[in-house]
Amino acid sequence: MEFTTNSLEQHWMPFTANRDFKANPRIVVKAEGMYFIDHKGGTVLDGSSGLFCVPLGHGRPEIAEAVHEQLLTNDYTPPFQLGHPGSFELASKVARITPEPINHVFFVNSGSESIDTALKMAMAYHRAKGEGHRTRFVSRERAYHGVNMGGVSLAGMVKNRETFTSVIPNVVTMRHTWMEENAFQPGQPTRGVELAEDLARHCETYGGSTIAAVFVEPIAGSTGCLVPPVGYLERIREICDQHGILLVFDEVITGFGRLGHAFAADAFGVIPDIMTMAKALTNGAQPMGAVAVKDEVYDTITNASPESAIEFFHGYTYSGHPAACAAGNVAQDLYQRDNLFERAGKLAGYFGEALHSLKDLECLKDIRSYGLMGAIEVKPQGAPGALGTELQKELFWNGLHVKFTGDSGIVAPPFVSEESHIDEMIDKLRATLSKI
Ligand code: PXG
Ligand code: PLP
Repeated sequence: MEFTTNSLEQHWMPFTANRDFKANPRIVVKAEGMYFIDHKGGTVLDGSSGLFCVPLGHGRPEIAEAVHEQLLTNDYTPPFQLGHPGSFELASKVARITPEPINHVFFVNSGSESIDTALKMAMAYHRAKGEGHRTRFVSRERAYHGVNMGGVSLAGMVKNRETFTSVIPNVVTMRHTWMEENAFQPGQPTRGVELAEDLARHCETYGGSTIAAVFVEPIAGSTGCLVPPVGYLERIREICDQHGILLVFDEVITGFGRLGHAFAADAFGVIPDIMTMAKALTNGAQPMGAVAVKDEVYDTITNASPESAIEFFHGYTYSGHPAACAAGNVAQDLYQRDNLFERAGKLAGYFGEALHSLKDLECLKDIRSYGLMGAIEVKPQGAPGALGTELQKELFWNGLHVKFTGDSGIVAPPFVSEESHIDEMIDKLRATLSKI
């Protein structure tokens, strides 16, 4: 085997067709503002905020400088039984924008870790209440809850779980919310609220008192922006309350302004008990996620142990890493200083209309959108996802980055986008899609 710094072979790339990629690589050598520069010198507009995690645009000097300064001042503090100022500051900033009474924040390093942490919090909460018999979890078809074993157990996307069958037991799924009748409808679909009754049926079948928590993405992101039908999340909340079940919103994509509000919980007016979050927390500049919980969840778990004892046997070596906190503190300040959640909300109308202007294209099966997030789904050709994969490559060489999962391209512009950037995205999408 050849070992040079230019060899692509040694790096086993994540969620990538390794052999195909290495035969014809797409290497980003610079990222600035709204654009990537590739290794051939091409300029590529970022239509998906990286992987939905860069709302402020790329290469923000304020963040880079804060991380640099932090690493020189205090590069690492063990997070167990020791603290550093940055994590307390960031937890306060996050708790200030989560809905009441969600006021306690646990730091992790990714969305996947936030899911496994939330699962363990739900178990710890019920055990502390003397309800350790609640061992069942509910998730949904087409759900993406990360790739750790807890998240894979909740997964509703077949490719992410069919190889890994030894997942945690006792997970039942509700139906997904995509309906043919709602195709090409912008915003919340008017039909489909009855799909929430799947949860009521699980409570009837298994006993509501055996269910610990329900995990839902308020908008199912990775599977292609499935917006909840009007009344759906409200009904899920109601059923959870009837049965003492914790409601977990996976806000890894929807968190920090993507829907024009701080969180989807605000956008849809439904407050969960636990929220997971990750993307956009640090503007993608450092790996970081978080789990925010209601006071009652924190108090119940914490007060179940003696004063001097560790209350929750969980944490990561890099939980609340100083450099990640430094990036997060600046990113959160910039969101507030520049009113960027509001800007995302204002741009959403223009964005939605622009995306839906593509609906005449023969190759499309559906267009969905809410806030500054949308999906264009193409009719499959050959194996499911084959066309989507080809399109993502094609679009890249035509100067647009849009993340495809299966046959859905997920468009999620940075909040700092101008209308002209949205136009450029739509023009490039039309040019490439009309060739199919
Ligand atoms: N929950 C949700 C709702 C997500 O979207 C995760 C958890 C896991 O986060 P980490 O940081 O562990 O990746 C995600 C991540 C895609 C795609 O193709 C989506 C994600 C990640 C990679 C690809 O849409 N979402
Ligand atoms: N494996 C071993 C042998 C470890 O010692 C640790 C942490 O101390 C881990 C895994 C978990 O690593 P992390 O805390 O970074 O998740």
